Amino acid sequence: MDSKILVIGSSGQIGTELVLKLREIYGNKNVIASDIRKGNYEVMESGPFEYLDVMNKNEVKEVLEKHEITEVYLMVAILSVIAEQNPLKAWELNMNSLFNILELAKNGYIKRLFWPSSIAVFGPDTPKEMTPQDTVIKPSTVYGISKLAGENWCSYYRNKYGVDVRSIRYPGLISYKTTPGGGTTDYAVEIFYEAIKRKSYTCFLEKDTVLPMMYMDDAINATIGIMQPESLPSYVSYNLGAFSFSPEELAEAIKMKIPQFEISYKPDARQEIAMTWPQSIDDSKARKDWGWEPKVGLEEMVDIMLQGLHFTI
Ligand code: VAH
Repeated sequence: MDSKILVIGSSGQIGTELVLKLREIYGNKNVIASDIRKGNYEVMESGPFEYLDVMNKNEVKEVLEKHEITEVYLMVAILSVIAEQNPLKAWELNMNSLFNILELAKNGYIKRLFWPSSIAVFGPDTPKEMTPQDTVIKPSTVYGISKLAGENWCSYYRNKYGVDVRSIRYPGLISYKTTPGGGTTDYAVEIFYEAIKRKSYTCFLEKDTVLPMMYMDDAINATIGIMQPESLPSYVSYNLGAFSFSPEELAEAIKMKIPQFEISYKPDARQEIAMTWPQSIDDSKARKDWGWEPKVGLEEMVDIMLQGLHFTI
């Protein structure tokens, strides 16, 4: 049976690029974008779109039946910064959206489901260097708590009801095609816009705050890769890494292209979130189990971002 795919949260940072890549692979009409707000021009023009509130389980069921959906990518979440400001709202959205979809999958409306986790599931007690797949995992942020709970519920539905749900612990994601929203790692995207526009940037993290990051194309390829039928996962959610850097190291890489670029530091509440996360990730299980391999490194990412944002030297 051909894949008919529904992306829920298709207007977000990951969802937007995921829809476009899936349409390239599976055909425009076989990938339905859906969100509570319309997507960008490309998403809206290249294939079907449904206004859909994932918190309304009956509405989701109607869309699944209308389009005879086989696979769902659930990309809806309140990220780390906004979650700290609205803990109960973040918990409700991040968890109840997942419960709605897991229940529909359990009742046979969805054959295979992708749900995004994050390296935010790790906390201050976790080894920070080359954080292993299996280790101390005690998140201290609202977002991390919701993602770890989500991983455990995915595991429960997989083991008890045979739901085929797959997941990845994303690092910070960087792209020029979509702007991020409400994340602690968003500085690594904002800095490029400011470097081009104003040749200067005030960073909300300390200069030596190393975090694991990845270029969006690699994250999209991994997301589609783990959803391939043959990528039978042994873990409910896989560590994924590509490269790590501090704001100071990223600024140095940008200065190689924009010598007059200046960075200053004004840490805020987001520093406390960043301090609880790993600095680098051991993703050897993903590489072994389903052939994960990042393609874009730090220097190449800087080039892609500056060119993508139409910076010409
Ligand atoms: C955030 N971009 O900053 C997300 C991500 C690992 C970070 O989960 O909240």
